[in-house]
Amino acid sequence: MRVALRRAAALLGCGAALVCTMTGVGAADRPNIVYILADDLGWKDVGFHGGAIRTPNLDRLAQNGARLERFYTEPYSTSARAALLTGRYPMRYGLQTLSILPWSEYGLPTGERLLPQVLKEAGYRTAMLGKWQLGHYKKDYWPTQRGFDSFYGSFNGDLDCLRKTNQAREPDWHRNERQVKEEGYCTTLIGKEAARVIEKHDLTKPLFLYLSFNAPQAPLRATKEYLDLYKDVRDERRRTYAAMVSALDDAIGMVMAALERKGIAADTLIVFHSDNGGALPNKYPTGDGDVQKEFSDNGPYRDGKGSLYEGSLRVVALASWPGKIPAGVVSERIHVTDMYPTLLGIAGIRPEQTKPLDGVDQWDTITGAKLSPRKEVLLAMEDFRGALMVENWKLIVYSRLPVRYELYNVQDDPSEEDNHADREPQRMQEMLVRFNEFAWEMAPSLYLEDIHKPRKYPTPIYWGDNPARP
Ligand SMILES: [Ca+2]
Repeated sequence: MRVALRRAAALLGCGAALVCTMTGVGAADRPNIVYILADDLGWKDVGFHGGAIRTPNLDRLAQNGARLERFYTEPYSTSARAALLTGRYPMRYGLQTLSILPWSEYGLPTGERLLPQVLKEAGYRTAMLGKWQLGHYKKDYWPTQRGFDSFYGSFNGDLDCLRKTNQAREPDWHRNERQVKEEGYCTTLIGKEAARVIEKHDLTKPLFLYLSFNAPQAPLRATKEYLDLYKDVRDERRRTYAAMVSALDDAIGMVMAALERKGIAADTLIVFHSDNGGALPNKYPTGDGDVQKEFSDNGPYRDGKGSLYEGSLRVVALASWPGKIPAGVVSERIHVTDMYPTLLGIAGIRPEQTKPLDGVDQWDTITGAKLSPRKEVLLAMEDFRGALMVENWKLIVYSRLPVRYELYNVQDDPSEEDNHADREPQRMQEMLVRFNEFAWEMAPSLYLEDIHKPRKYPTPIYWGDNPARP
């Protein structure tokens, strides 16, 4: 049926309309989409990957859905969100470097057409909850200006989940375009609000709910209720991190229960993944002569958030839609940019794009019907480093002098211990040619431009009532 509908749409053509939809697929027939991001979650920090942290709700989703075991994202929060919402590599529009900070004056360029804009034009109700981190300095960057009917959460990352303050120690909790003061733990607030959005949802429209949780990103903050679950964990940072993950899992449970109560669980696709791998900030003494390496656990994968190794880029991911996605493990290559065309595909929407997508429709991969059409993934392209994957080979380039190359076969060597760079001259040559083609397409980094800007005020400029803001 789906294939036939796609074919019908292909024959229709889109003309001048920004969005053309398939005949016979009314807005009410389109699935609801609940897209959930965790922030800096370690690959092994879920029950279904054998971790010690209790995540029964995620485990249930994983058991009933497809575990996407080769799902690649971006090294940082901003680039991951940008790639998801544009379907395009962040280096195309200047978001390839690090993440947007409270005092950043740039944002995701408004010329990029975002997933919620397209879904909204096709009749979806679009709600965003949680961490935005795609720009806040100008109102034009805010989620409510980028396709979301409503927004509830923080503009920035690194949120103190108890106080709901950002890295600049400013309050950062918003409802739509207003700053709000609320008591409560951010993860639980997001879960409750998501349940409310689902409960109040007008069933004549499909729903796109984008839940971008702040958990379990540092600073590590948890409530007593969740800390008490991990009394047996000696290390305080690991205990708090585990508590944050369980709070996240509970909030996801609230969402699942709300979908059931509303009677729309069968019509709803749930996607879950981490934005990037678990953070491994440093090695630190635990006080009893031991050295604790990290509070998150990326399992077999090397390194963590921010690096170009698998521990940073290959994340916990699943997709669940009972009756539509068979339960099982999908070991095929999927990149976060693929989700844009995939979601539009299942919603029966063929937008007219003014800019080419890097993502490809992976629905048949997720359902297990076909192998991934993805042979190549540009994992990162930054000013001083980059990574390109071609089939099972990953090339990493550090371009600061002296230039360094690494080449791994991530199929045979998922922990990236055996660097083949000196042993595969032919492959290196071919991959470097392709890598350089991408390098020529890179837009100037907005982060690097922004940090060199002379500022009127040396302190962070906030979006509140600061007269300096345009
Ligand atoms: Ca992150």
